[in-house]
Amino acid sequence: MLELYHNDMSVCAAKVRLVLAEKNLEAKLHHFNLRKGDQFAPEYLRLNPNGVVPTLIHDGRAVIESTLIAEYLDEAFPAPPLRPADLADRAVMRMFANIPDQGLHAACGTISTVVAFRHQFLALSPEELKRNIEETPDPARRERKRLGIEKGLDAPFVPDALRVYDGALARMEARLDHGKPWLMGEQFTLADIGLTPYVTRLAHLHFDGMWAKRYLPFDAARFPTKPFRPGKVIRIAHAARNPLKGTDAIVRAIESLSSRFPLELVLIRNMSYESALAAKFSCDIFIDQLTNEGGWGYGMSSVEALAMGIPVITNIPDRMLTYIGDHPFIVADTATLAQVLDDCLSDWEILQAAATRGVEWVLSRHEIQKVGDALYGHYRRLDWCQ
Ligand SMILES: N[C@@H](CCC(=O)N[C@@H](CS)C(=O)NCC(=O)O)C(=O)O
Repeated sequence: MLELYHNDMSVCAAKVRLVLAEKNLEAKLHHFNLRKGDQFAPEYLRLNPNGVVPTLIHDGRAVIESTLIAEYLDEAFPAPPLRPADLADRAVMRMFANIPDQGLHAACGTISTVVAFRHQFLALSPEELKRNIEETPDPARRERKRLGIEKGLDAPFVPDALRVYDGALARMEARLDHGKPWLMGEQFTLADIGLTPYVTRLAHLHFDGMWAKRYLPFDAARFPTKPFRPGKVIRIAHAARNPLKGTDAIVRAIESLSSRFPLELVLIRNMSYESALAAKFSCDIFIDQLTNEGGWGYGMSSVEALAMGIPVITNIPDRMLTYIGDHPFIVADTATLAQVLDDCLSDWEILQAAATRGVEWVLSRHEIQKVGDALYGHYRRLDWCQ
């Protein structure tokens, strides 16, 4: 007999419900009101001393921690298998399934609290609110909850939480580059189950812009800005890690212009992030990508260059141009780069203007507070907040 202590909105409980559904298992459900503090009742704390859901009871014995519950269920009820048979693949699967336990879950709790749960907490009586915070057993979690409810999006740990989420999305996206339907390829596994509720949560919070609308929260204050003032040699940077970016066409275009302009191509690859930033900062122009394999046209690397005051040449797909509207990019592709560069180098005002607009644009479009404001705009339109 299976029983599950859970909450309908809980991401970790959703993970367990997904496993139960995949295996066609029935469980007796005990729904907890987490704002009212059902999870802190002494009899429940004896089952789960962390004072959180989910807790699975199987034939009278408690299993806690959603990632472990998921593995437990897959071992106890093997059909259909939700882990790869190959042990090395299973280790990779566990690495993805563990992403929530290595920071994503805390980031999700932070963002959910400051954006949505906060309003539910604030609707409690002052005594109920105080009790809920004080009864939270883990001190770090208690402090996150307290500050999140008090300060909302201004809580100090919000930018880091967004960065953790952004990093997790990037890891999933890089993995799914294999073109197969699931993280482990053709098999649907506990990795997909473990991460799905966290992606769904972003959609529920209308943060799906983090992957669909490219809000790219960016901490501009961390990047120095310089005036556009090339030296005797004009240094052109390009991050050449991905061969699909059109590096060969960049090399050819620069060679074709080098008899008329003093140009140096600085290829950024195989170096630490700090060295890459220093190399980029030492350049006058940044070329992001000339081909477009279904991407957005620009990413964090372009945003960094723009924030530094460096004009950026890139290939923005038409559908993105429609979405991003006004932008500071100098648009080129493999066929037009030589001519575009020629025009820019013959008329420095083009580069000068792109550099100045770039800094302003990053601050107005990608700066972390602006991203928060844009999201709040969504909530206001939905009448979720004033
Ligand atoms: N690492 C735990 C995290 C459990 C957890 O944080 N549960 C949340 C709901 S997703 C909860 O019960 N929160 C109640 C509270 O913060 O007081 C797991 O994966 O089971």
